[in-house]
Amino acid sequence: MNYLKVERRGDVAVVGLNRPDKRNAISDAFVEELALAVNEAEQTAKAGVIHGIGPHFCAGLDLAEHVKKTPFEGVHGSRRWHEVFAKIERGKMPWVSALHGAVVGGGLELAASTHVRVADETAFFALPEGQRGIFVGGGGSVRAARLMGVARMTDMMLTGRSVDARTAEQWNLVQYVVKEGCALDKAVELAAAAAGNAEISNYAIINALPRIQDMGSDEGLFFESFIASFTATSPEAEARLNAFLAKKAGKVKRPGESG
Ligand code: 1HE
Repeated sequence: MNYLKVERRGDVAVVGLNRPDKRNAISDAFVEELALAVNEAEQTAKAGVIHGIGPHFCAGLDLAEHVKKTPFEGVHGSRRWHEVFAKIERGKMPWVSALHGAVVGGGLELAASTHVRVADETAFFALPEGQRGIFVGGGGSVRAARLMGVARMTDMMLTGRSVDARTAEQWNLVQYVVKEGCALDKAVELAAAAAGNAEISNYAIINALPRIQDMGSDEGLFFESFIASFTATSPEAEARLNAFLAKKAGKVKRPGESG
């Protein structure tokens, strides 16, 4: 791997974006490595974390490479980002992103394809596509717009507005804000918690929820019933439900409660 550093922490695959000299800018070869890393992680791990090595999470599209592309090559490039990011968003297992420094353009689109986003206090978020004369091409018009709302995204893209981690949390772009340097550990902790769930529940959560959001409420409720019954009648659910009834499984904890 030239652009990624992949490690394991227990059941969690930790994928580090590792092109710090170019601020982890994403080139075509970088996307292909990401596809390989996601595939490999799905074979061997139960959850994954994506983080940035160096001073920033990710500066987005590799502008030096992009500037040389024909229009049709640009379309294919964007479609490939869509495929790879969809593999993260609607694949086999949950992904958590650990964000620090610049989370910009395609970097924000990558983060938006993960299921849980953890930012440290240094993280800042921007969509400078308007300033660069381009448009989001990594799924941002769908995923980022749904997270923060289209009015906020329009503002960011038109005005070049950059927002800090706390604002990103208020805007639903991230779910956690932690102290500087703590995002990776928190992300691994959250991914490990998700890795302990029933595999089929995780699959349903990441695959059914976004699709149900795209349905009408009647279709969504109908679809939900089938997912609910399919998961609840699985052998894993039976074992877990019986463990709880036999007082061998943990109770739900209050916020902040340990043990
Ligand atoms: C890059 C890129 C890049 C840095 N493509 N080379 N993304 C952007 O518009 C963001 C552009 N980057 C920046 O605004 C800044 O680099 C950062 C705020 C992210 C970081 O600043 P800093 O001071 O830490 O680093 P730097 O000195 O600006 O950059 C270090 C090197 O990385 C430098 O190269 P060098 O050869 O002069 O050392 C930069 O040119 C290089 N670099 N960012 C290529 N993005 C599928 S569509 C998605 C659309 C988008 O993503 S649009 C957003 C593009």
